[in-house]
Amino acid sequence: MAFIDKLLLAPLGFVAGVLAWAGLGGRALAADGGPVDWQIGFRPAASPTAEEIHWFNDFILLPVITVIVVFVMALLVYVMWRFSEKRNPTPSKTTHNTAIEVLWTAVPLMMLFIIAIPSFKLLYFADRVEEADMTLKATGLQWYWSYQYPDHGGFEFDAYMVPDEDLQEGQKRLLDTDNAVVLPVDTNIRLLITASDVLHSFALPAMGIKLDAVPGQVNETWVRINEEGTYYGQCSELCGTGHSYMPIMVKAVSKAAFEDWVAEAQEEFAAVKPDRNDLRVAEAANAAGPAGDQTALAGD
Ligand SMILES: [Cu+2]
Repeated sequence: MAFIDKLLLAPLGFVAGVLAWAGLGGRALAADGGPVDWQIGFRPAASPTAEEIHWFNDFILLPVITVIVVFVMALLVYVMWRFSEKRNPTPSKTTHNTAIEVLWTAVPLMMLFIIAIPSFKLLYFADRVEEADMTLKATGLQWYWSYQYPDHGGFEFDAYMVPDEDLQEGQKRLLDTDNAVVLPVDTNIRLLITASDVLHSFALPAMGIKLDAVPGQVNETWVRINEEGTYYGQCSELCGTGHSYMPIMVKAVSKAAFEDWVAEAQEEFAAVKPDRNDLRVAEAANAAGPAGDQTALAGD
């Protein structure tokens, strides 16, 4: 991008940030949980982590940025006026000023230090939950997500994006999936994120979640969803040609509705995808012969 474009974009981004800060951009959410026109800034916070992130942005980062921008702008304008050729025909040859050099090193350092304290607090807050009520494991694959509910019988299912030609009325292009992740509200949910082929990233903006899904490693975070509704997210790590076609769709429901769904899901997904251990037992049983010699399994 040409330098001049950047020069124009920077103030635009700044103005958008301040507008969002002032609530003028609106952290509105469509009734169905999707995006709305002219939306800038964050989506409404749907979890304690997202609330903390918004606070950090609104009351730490934006004020600091605003002060810096205004200060530097004022300094530039003053220098342009005061030291123009007309007002200052014979410029000074000064090259060093110890006091000011110490200042412009120490002041930014102190500012970074002040920002670092709430930043680290937030990082540890989002890291893990002390008392988890349940666990959801999400595995990124090229190019869909697979979900497991280890505390509810361990059933698992895949969630593929609904292709354009199959979209029903009200479904969102590139966001709706065939199977939604159903989660209860007001519940501490431990999230385990991993991948089975390449790097993916599990991102749900409304919940303040963006965590790398790494093959061979399980990353942990948590969420407590404040309100019922549908929440969308996308894979946020370039993971191949289908990168933009592996959305995350979360339906947050009441605890009772979640229990009902679990009962249904246990049957539905058990039929679709038998437990891998059961498969192994079945294979062993077949290998043992039609008589079903159970002693052959004993040592397995
Ligand atoms: Cu991906």
